[in-house]
Amino acid sequence: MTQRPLRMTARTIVPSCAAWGTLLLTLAAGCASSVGETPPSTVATAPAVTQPPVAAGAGSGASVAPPAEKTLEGPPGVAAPAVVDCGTTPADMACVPGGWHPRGVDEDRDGCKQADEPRSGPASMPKALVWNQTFWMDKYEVTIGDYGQCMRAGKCPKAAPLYQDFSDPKQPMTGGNWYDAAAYCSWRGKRLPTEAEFELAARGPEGEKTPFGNELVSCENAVIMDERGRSCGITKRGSQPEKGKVLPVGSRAAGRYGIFDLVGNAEEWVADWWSPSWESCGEACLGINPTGPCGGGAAPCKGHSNKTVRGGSWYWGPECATGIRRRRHVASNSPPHHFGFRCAADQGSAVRLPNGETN
Ligand SMILES: [Ca+2]
Repeated sequence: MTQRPLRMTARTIVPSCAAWGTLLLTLAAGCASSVGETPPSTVATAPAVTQPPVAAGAGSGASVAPPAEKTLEGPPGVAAPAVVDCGTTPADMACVPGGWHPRGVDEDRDGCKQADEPRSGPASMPKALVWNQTFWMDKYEVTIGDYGQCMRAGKCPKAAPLYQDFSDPKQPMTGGNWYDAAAYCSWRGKRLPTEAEFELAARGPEGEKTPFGNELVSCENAVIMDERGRSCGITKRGSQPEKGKVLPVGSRAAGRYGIFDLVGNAEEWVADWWSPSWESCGEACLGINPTGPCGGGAAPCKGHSNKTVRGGSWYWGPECATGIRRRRHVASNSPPHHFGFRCAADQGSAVRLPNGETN
């Protein structure tokens, strides 16, 4: 991998005038411009984010313009850092602009019934506004070919799908455990996305149901089970062909932010330790850049053995392939499931990755 030279930029985007308006009620201060203006220091209780250098230069990959800057306001009295500019997006990644966004729902009516549905009821309740800083997410699920590179480099544990017809280099890497996924992302100079980041990437700033809007997906835009069967009726070789298989990544059009297969195809490990509901997670799943219990990561988290997986898969119907649905599985992946993953990066690490297109 070659590294392009970096270029400094001083451009900073702060929340809109409307967003700051809530925070300025007691100050009766004006709000003349939303770009290039620093909020009053007497208001911002959270530390402002310093704008690090942003890489410049053209590279591979299609240019996908991110959606317009969001305008949602956060809870009264909660100040957020300045939103950093997308700047240059690393190759094969998409920029997800930060800000306040809805996470969870007040009522889950989609009816997804996966085998490990929590007895306590839908895990995706209740709805809250959370804030995430701008981040970058892989456009594609990590593939068998990608993971093989990491194994050959001696940086990823040996892992492979157990199912026949799941090992084409362009199929998503499944069959590994959470630690395998985390090791791969670390080798790439990235990390697993948090649940809150996954929700923002999948649902956007207005909290829509899927990367394609508020309607459930179909086999037109996602690899799921429909009336023809699993993986849109495409059977797998070997035994139990009706169980279907993951398809090569990017076999459907990209959704929001130019990200492929965020719902459907392989269900994806994310960073967070599982919490049975957003309510039970409490403060760890609220506020600024929430990371869930114990801050996520690989270190043991007392009372937690499950990690979270998101986005539904080839095996389940459209009611599970949403940006809302949460699922759990033991981090060691024993007994084995065939979950995939993709990586994310915040700006501090994104600037060190191979460059893509400047937005
Ligand atoms: Ca997926």
